[in-house]
Amino acid sequence: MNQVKLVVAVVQDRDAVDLLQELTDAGHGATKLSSTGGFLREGNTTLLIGCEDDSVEEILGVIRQVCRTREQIVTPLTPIRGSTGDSFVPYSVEVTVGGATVFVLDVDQFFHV
Ligand code: 2BA
Repeated sequence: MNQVKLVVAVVQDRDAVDLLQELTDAGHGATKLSSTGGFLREGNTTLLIGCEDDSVEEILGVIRQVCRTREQIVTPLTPIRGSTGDSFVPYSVEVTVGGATVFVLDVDQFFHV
């Protein structure tokens, strides 16, 4: 019997619409959640995709094909301790975001009521 899997994919908002379209066109069910990245504190999208074991590679292929990496400038604040107390100095760093952060989980039960 096939093992049921849950693919959890954190993707950039700009890729989410195309990814959902490709997945549903290929016959895969998906749920889109609005999420926020812990580091950038910006919106991203998390997709939940329940599937049979033998569909996982196809789904990962669609994710690889649609989700792009992008460079993004972020400006974290560094605390500097001085005699009059702490101050915060902004500095810019470039990070590469995406294509996608993906988890593949085993599922005990999968049913609709
Ligand atoms: P964020 O946490 O907002 O991270 C956005 C991007 O910032 C990351 O892209 C990475 O390039 C950079 N970044 C993250 N933490 C960093 C750090 N401590 N120092 C320097 N740069 C850092 P991605 O790796 O493509 O991650 C995109 C999004 O995927 C993340 O957004 C987060 O929402 C999710 N994610 C990444 N790793 C995760 C994990 N282990 N568990 C759960 N979600 C994760």
